[in-house]
Amino acid sequence: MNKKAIITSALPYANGEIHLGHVASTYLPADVTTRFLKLNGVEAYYVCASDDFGTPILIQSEKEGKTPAEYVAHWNKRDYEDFSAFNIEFDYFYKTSSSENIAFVQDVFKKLNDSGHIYEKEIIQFYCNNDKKFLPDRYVKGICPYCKAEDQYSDLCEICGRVPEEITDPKCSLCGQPPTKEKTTHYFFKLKNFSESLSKWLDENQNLQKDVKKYVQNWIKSGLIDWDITRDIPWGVPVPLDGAEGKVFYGWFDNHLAYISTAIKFLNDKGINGKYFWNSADIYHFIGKDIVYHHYLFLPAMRLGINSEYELPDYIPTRGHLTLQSKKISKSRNWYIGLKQFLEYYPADYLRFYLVSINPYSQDDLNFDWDDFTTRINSELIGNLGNFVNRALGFTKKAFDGKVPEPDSFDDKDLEAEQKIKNLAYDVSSLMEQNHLDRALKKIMEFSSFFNQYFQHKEPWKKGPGTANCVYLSVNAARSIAIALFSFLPESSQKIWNQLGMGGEISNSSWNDISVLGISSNHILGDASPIFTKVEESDIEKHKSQLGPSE
Ligand code: B3M
Ligand code: ZN
Repeated sequence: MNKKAIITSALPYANGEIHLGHVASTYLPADVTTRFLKLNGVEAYYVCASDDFGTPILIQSEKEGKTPAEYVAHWNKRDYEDFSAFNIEFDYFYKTSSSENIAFVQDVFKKLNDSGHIYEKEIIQFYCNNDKKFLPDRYVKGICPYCKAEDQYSDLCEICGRVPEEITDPKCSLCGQPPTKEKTTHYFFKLKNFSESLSKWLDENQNLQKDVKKYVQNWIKSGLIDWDITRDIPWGVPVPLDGAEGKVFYGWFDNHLAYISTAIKFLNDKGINGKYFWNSADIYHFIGKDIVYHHYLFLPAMRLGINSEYELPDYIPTRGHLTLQSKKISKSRNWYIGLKQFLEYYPADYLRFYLVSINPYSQDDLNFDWDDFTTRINSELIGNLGNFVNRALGFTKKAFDGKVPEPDSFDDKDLEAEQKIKNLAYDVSSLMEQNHLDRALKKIMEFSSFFNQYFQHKEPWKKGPGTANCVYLSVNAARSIAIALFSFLPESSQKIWNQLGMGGEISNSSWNDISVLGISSNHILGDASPIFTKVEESDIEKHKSQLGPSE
């Protein structure tokens, strides 16, 4: 394991609240991974930023009568608060509109330009004579030329998913007037130049997901298209060239550069050489599958274009989309659950447990289902894990006044239980290192289930021989669970830690402590009480009825 790591997750647009779909595919897996790396002694930093530029943000700020800077400042703050409430623990949360990022983007552009990877081209753009502005992307609505869906933005048809070459019956999305066509000069990035080097990089990087690599390679084979990287709007990173006044970069040119500029700013401020650290660390970019094109092609091509002055990613864990009650999440149809709203109903750990459990390391979509949530929380998290911990600690309290008894010699069952503890650190970490967070969590649940059965089998309440061994091994197993669970359920594992009477922050533990029998006889436990409370079905019915109207 590399002893240094930088972890990022797709930068949230500063344009609306974080919902369950966002956290499932990127922020939660990234947070769990970072916590895991830190427990393993890796100097790991999780950095993120709000994605502040782009036409949708400019349009929305205009509608709300705010300056774009005010508008994004609001969402930057709100997103950070929501993430924090969910215990997504960024080491640093910044913004793409920071002065550091603007300077960095301009510098990268100049280097690409000097190396011959940029050219100018005159293009025809929609222009609104009424609003006196060029109309890129979301500024134009019309009919999709492919599927004939009405009221679609010119940069993406939300019905058929295609990017129209030219939208039919275009209208300015601000005033509704038909736009005219005007000439303008844009800058293009020669993505085509990188077909070979991208293909080589994909082949050589064994840590990238195989299924994703395969179709990215197919895109390369079928021919890459040079990329229009500028816009004629007043909100974005200004193009730093004479004659380019009034032009800014397209949001996807600057946003991923904020991974680097944010990490470097944070590290430099800490007194660490940021650039050196970046280039000697493992780099992880967690994303959802809708932005594969940007992260497997644009991003590496731009880094290659400046001679890999900043290391390319080692891992780009890519996960599928979350559906809600088996339907596509849609804000406009009120078919979504805001993160903030969810956390008013249930503790963060319930959602963390559920979302990790249903989320494989693949691009398959996953589904949030209220009934499934209820079952998994009540029967797995509470029925298995919560129950075991409470039984083991509660019994020790009652029968031994909270003082861990001296073990006798172990019988076969005890030896098996002891071996389970000794194997747990490795069993879980081998899955975590391969990004199989769901399977790693399942391993912990299996461990807990084993100990439930062990406890049941030993019948310590009969106070027969072997009772002391059972109690001793069970409280040690609860301690192992607490540490192993920390990356997934940080609050609950701290609670278990406190009830075990361990004292201090569980985050100061190290991973290998999981497989040590760290509680010796005569240790005094803290107070035991149930860690979790049941999810009530009547509440679930209420939550369901707040969605929609569907269809
Ligand atoms: N802001 C959000 C998205 O498309 C976009 C990600 C940027 S990552 C550099 O999911
Ligand atoms: Zn107009």
